[in-house]
Amino acid sequence: MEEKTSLDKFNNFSEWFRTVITDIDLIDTRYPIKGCYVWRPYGFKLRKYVLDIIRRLLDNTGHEEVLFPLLIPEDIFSLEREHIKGFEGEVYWVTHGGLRRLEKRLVLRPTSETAMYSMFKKWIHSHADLPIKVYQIVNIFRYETKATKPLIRVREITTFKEAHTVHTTAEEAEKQIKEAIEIYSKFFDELGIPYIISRRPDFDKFAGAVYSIAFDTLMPDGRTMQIGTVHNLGQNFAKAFEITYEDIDGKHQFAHQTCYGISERVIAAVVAIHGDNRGAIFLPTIAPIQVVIVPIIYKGEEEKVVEACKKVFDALKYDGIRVFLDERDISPGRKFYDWEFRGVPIRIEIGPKDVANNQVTIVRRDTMERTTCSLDEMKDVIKKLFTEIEENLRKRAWEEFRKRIFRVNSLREVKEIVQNRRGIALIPWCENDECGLKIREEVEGEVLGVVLSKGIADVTGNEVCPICKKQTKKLAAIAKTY
Ligand code: PR8
Repeated sequence: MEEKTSLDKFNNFSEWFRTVITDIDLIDTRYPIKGCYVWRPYGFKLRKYVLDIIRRLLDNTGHEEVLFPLLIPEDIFSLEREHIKGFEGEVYWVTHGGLRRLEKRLVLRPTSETAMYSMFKKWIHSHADLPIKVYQIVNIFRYETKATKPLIRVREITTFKEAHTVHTTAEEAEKQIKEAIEIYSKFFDELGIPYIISRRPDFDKFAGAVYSIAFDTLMPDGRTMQIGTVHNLGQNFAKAFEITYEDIDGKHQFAHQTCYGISERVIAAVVAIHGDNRGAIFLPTIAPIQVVIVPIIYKGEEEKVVEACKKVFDALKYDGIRVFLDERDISPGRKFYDWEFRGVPIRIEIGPKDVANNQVTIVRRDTMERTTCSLDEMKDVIKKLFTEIEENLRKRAWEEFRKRIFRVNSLREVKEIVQNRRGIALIPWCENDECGLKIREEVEGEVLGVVLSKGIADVTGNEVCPICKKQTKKLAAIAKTY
């Protein structure tokens, strides 16, 4: 592997990101269709461990996994007016089966509301059939017209986790929105991804939703990235799809629905946020390889060292640790460099001196600190280090994030922050669409929406919207976005 001396995450993020995700073999960007990428084995493992976390969180809160078809008939896809309006410019159409033109065109799902809800109608009869809480992790297709970017804006989203719920009352649906926010908060907390939660302005909500709540993180170049969304669909789809249930009095009522989703952007975020100029840094929980063992070989002592390495390998593997023994015929320095670049959280070095002393040398990737410990202590030391690395990465990421959030009052300051200071500006806002659009125009940044996160900034209630001068208790988050 070539030396990557020029990696500069903060000053040239785009190059850093492209180099890291391709050269550590997460994905291959050379597939000959724009916006479609290949997951390579190292990346696929990372993806799997990330998905294990969200699966656990959903399964533990009563969600059940399902799998719906990729194809949706045109008439069903068009049932909800706002939804089709929002998505028609973004769908891939299937028009032929072999040589025959299809009578009914089909779309490749850009999301599965319409596919699922046409079936929910058949599943739901009485209040006893509710709630329904299901999710699937699938690929979807969106013909994105903005520039595509691996993992961040793709046309085949390969890792779309979409959850869909159905409830009897609006209150139940509201409760579900809160649960979804809690689940995503836990998910991003486990991954050490900092986020701000906001309610999207109406002009930016999901097509067909009553309102949308989003999680945004901040990338090293100062642009925010939407990493998850939670939508309250009200009865919009229930009316379009005739999803009704018989209540206790025997009356037919329309159901209330929510949906929430994440994608491979989450993986883009963990790579971008925790990495440094040496390359990726993976949290032990999701690292494809958690511990790498590098033998330090001197002539004449090869056998002893290799034997000790194998013993350590077996012991760690036995404990369920994802461990790799690097026996390649290249210098240890080269191996160090390589595994640091690939983000392996812990390296174990074993040389003749270590063998003689019954010890190993351990280097942690996040701080590059070295320690030695006896073979007896090794497993405990590694487990403790896993926790410490995780806590350190999370703390570091949140500190960096908080430093780049600025509470201001004037649009001039907002503009300065989003244009030159790579940050998120918080400014009072009356929550009116018209004022939001004016703010957006004046500062040349996006209005993410009204901040819902607690503890990000205080409001007194005496704030005024910079456009209409009305008093407000709300703050808008504004940033350049992906
Ligand atoms: C829904 N329906 O669809 P959403 N590339 C990568 N990630 C993307 C892309 C893209 N082109 N587009 C969106 N995402 C609802 C909720 C079922 C589930 C990611 O919602 O359109 C973004 O992180 O907001 C987005 O927040 C998430 O998918 C869900 O997409």
